[in-house]
Amino acid sequence: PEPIYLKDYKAPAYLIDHTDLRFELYEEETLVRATLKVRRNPARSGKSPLELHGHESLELCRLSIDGEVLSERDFSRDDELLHIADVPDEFVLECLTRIHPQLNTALEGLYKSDGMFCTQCEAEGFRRITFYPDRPDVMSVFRTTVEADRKLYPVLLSNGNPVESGSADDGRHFVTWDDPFPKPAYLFALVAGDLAVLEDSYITASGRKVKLQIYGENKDLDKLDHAMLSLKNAMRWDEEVYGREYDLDIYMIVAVDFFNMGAMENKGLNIFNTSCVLASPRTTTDAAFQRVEGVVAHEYFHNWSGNRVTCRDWFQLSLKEGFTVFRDSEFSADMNSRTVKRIEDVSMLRTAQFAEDAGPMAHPVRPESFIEISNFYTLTIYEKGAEVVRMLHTLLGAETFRKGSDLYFERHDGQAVTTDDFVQAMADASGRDFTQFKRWYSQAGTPRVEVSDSWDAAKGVYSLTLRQSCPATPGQTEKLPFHMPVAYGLVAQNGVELEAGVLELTDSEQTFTFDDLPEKPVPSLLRGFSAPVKLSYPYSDEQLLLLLKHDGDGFNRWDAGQRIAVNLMQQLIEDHLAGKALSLPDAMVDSWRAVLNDESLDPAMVAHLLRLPSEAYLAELAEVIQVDAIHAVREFLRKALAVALQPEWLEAYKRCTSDEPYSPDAESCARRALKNLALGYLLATDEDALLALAEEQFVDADNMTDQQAALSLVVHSGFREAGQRLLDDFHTRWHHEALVMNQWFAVQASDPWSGALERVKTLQEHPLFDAKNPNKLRSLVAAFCAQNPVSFHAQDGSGYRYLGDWIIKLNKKNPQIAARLLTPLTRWKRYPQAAQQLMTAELERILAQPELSKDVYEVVSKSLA
Ligand code: DPP
Ligand code: ZN
Repeated sequence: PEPIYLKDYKAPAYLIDHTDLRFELYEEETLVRATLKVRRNPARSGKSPLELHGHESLELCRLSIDGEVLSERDFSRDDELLHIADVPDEFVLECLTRIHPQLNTALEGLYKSDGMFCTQCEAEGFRRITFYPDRPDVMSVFRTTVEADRKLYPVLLSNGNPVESGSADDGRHFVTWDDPFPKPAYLFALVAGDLAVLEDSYITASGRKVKLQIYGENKDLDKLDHAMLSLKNAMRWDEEVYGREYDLDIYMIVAVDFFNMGAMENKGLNIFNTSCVLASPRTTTDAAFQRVEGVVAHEYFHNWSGNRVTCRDWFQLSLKEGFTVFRDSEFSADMNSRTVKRIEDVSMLRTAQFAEDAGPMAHPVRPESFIEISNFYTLTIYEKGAEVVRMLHTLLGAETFRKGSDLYFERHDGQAVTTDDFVQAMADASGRDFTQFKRWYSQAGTPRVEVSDSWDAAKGVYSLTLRQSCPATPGQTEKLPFHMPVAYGLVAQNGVELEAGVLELTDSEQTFTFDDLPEKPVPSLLRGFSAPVKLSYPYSDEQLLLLLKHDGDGFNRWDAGQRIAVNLMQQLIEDHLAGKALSLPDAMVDSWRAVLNDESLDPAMVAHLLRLPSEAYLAELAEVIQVDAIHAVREFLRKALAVALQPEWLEAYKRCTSDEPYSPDAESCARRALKNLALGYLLATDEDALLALAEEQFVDADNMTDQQAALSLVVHSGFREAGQRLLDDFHTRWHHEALVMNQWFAVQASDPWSGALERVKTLQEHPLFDAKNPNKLRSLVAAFCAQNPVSFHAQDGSGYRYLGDWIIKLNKKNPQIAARLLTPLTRWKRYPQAAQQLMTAELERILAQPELSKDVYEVVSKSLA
């Protein structure tokens, strides 16, 4: 397979003004009749052949131009393209295609999920439905008729507004949908099934009434309220914060169980993975509640940042994704705790995105090339892309940023544009020059910023010197300096803030001075994580403790605690590898005790402050990743802190236990977070009495957060028999709830105790495991390979082999998921020699397979390059 390059972009030769689709859905096959009004693109000179994308699985039955049927000589098919050499300047193309959604296991295009028909067209799924210019810069008005058996598929949905419905022969019926907003084919959607619906309505700022519908299986009807509330909150927020109103008369969400991604923003008809829309206190954890809120908002926000203004080509994917993630994270920050949301986002970025940026698949926020676009729905495009937009927001301030977004939406409504256009709107609205800033879009890798300081006591002048650099990434050896905002504060010894602001670093080295200071301050740097970089400053423990106590920026308070813990753990890892005994410093115990006893702190903040840096984060920071040592050290510290502070943990546990009925509000979530953190430490003491406490919580819980926390803590603890008992009990209670059972699989797959691989292999035979369902693969296979490092990296290579077998099995059946599961193997360069050999051997074995999908080929070949 050959890569496609951004530099080769050409405007489309033909435009489609109108797309009329008629679907006849049957049990064995589906017929698709497409009528396209085609016109030569005036922006392109010269005559070109018409090229339509069409997957090899499409069966072309008939093709005509202006009513004249084409013969085999008039067109040709190769690879993914249908060429028609000779076409008029303007014409109507009719095409009849036969497809087989029932056999579609890739879950791209039209497929069946649990008896219902549904679609996933982003990025290039529409070419599995009919022949079409399947590229985002071809925007067309769509009219869609869906016809199916009335009994089996009473609900027939597509984009836009319903305009006609009626009966057809043989107990069949149809509905016609009209979408007046021009859109690319990737936003097309169709659903047909026997679905229940939750209805509500929303009055927009200008007074229009919009019907809101969330569809799901009948048994899940009681799990749709939270998504509905989140949707209405998101609609209001987008009006208030961005001045954006919804534009159709109806907004629909459909929950499906078989879905490759989280959710999809199809115009007026979002399709969601059940895991991102269903929520009820009994079955759903607090974290999942928040995920539902965030994803519902994300897809809703795409209606403007993605649909009304879309991407010119797939290299611009972050245009819509980075901006929309920034929008949804600000929404969640406004709905919940801003600091906690920031801590969660940054933790993910620093572990997973930084690791991606340091690996063989590293790519800029706007990639230069790809083989398979599905491989670029990455943390870099989404999360780093959102950080880039956040930096613009920081540099401009909220008000000017809003002027920029207004200009962007106004200037480009109805267009397919580029990240350059986005930045240009921000530049034009503010009068600033963002030429250098745009390097964030073109240069891959995580920049380093090294800070040093000096103090002139006689003059009261403090200065900070910042040096930036960026490591080489595949295809990019030389990097130029970035333009980055570095938010800072200067803190006095008594905790008072002397000064705060934002430094703009543009050179590779720059010095900033601060006058008239009464004493040498402690610098609080990169507040709120104002740029996605690795910043270092030679902090002493005393300085970090001061920031932990007094920093005016909540994020940096937390980060000071993280830095203390990381420094200690890195030292302990060295000690462990050198065979030395490990010990817990008293200072750490004292500072943790102070945090734990400080009732003025938000319990959510306490829970974050007292959670040790994850094994994944320590791995990302390591030169050479010593999996077992990292695990051993973290477990040692957890136990030591558990024992040293046992009375305090118990006190915190009791303080945070409440008799109130469950509520998913931020304050209650915070209490549960701290309570369950405390429970984890209590269990780590290995005392039987404390096991009883956990079992009691498991049995008495009126909500999934508490029950699942107790389950996973006991299962992962040394109480092996009790763990099995709770697993069996949990199974009895929840075997009928698919999403809850995903947790049951994941808890076992991520259990670090020996024998995990055998347990996972046994679970694969469980009747509820289904290798065709991506959620199941994620909860078992991905959980084992990505969240159980000790077992996955077993020295005999059995974990690698296990993953390799799965990749080979899934390569053809579901290439997107196969490529995604591969991630842990791609990181082989970071591990010790022996592991490297086993991991690359596994990659070689996959590469040698016949008929590798583009998805898998790209990831494996780049990993071995
Ligand atoms: N465009 C989709 C989303 O991120 C892809 N899953 O919302
Ligand atoms: Zn998105």
